[in-house]
Amino acid sequence: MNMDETVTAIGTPNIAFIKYWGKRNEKLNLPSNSSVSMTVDEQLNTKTSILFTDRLSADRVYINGEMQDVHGAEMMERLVSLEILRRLAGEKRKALVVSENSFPAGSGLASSASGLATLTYTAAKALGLKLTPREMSMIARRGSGSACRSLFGGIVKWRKGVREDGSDSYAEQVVRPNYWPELIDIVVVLTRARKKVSSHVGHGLTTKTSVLYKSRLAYVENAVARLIAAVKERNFETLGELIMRDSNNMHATMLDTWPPLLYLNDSSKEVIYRVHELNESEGKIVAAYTFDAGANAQVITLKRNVGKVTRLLGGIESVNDVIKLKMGNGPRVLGESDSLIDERTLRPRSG
Ligand code: 2P0
Repeated sequence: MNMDETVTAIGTPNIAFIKYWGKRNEKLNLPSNSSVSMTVDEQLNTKTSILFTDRLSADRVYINGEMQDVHGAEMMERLVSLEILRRLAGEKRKALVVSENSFPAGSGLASSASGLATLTYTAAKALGLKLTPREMSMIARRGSGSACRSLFGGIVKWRKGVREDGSDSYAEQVVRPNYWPELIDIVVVLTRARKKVSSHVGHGLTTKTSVLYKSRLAYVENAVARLIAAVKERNFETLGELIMRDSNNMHATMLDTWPPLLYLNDSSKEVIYRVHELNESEGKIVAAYTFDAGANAQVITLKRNVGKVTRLLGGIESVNDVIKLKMGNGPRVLGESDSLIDERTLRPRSG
């Protein structure tokens, strides 16, 4: 075990092709449906350093340089992953956690997935625990559902599972990144504003109030199976249609939530129209939009069509930034020189 030694690791977000929306158990973050995602490369990342030390009497957490209130309700729920790992390792010392996202939090770019996956991975390594990625995915899930998918690279399925204790609700790899290296996720940053209703709250509201939600649950497991088959066949047309329809379906249940959850804005709708225009002019599906709980778009396409899609998006006035991502490999440990912790002052390293 690494005693009093900082461990640093890097992890990345994932973009859901079939979305997780709604929970069958809120405490354990057990989803009402299975979901499938693509883990992205390290251009968008979370770096996390953790030091277990007896020089602290309480856990201390910094995110993007800001000390967090570790006794606040949301932070306590998030840190349950750290607590589970500490118990597993029989570790008594408190943790100093310093984490940095390379992208804005709370804007629909999966910062909680990237953050909680990386926290779980880094803490498991810092505690010297020999856990499989599947075991880590179940622990990351407790902090944030979608985080379980970021423990793996490539295309990943999160099985909803049926057991009450959640022991069969974990993520697993469907294909490795090199199975279909042509697949690209173009992140279209339309706004850096924080969303009004967090997905943490949104899940419950939709489950309780949307009348359309039941029909989503009736269709979605079959969509998961069809999407995985399309990935395995490298059939972009089928994949693209399933991706767009699932995003639209989830957002329909969000609009049908009471009071309604409206995450898309006029610029998001502009992206939807443009992608359909492009596909129509090409005579087949060459690009597929998808939106999480936020206005920012992600457009999935193949390498050979990236130029076309970028030109199309460039024409939209409110596009702030376009980031082209490949499939990523999942989290990995970094070297000492990447540490974000100043071990002398027990604060984030300045720089
Ligand atoms: C997803 N989202 O599958 C979907 C698509 C948002 C829309 O997972 O309460 O932040 O932490 O389990 O994981 C957002 O939900 O929610 C999410 P919690 P999470 O990526």
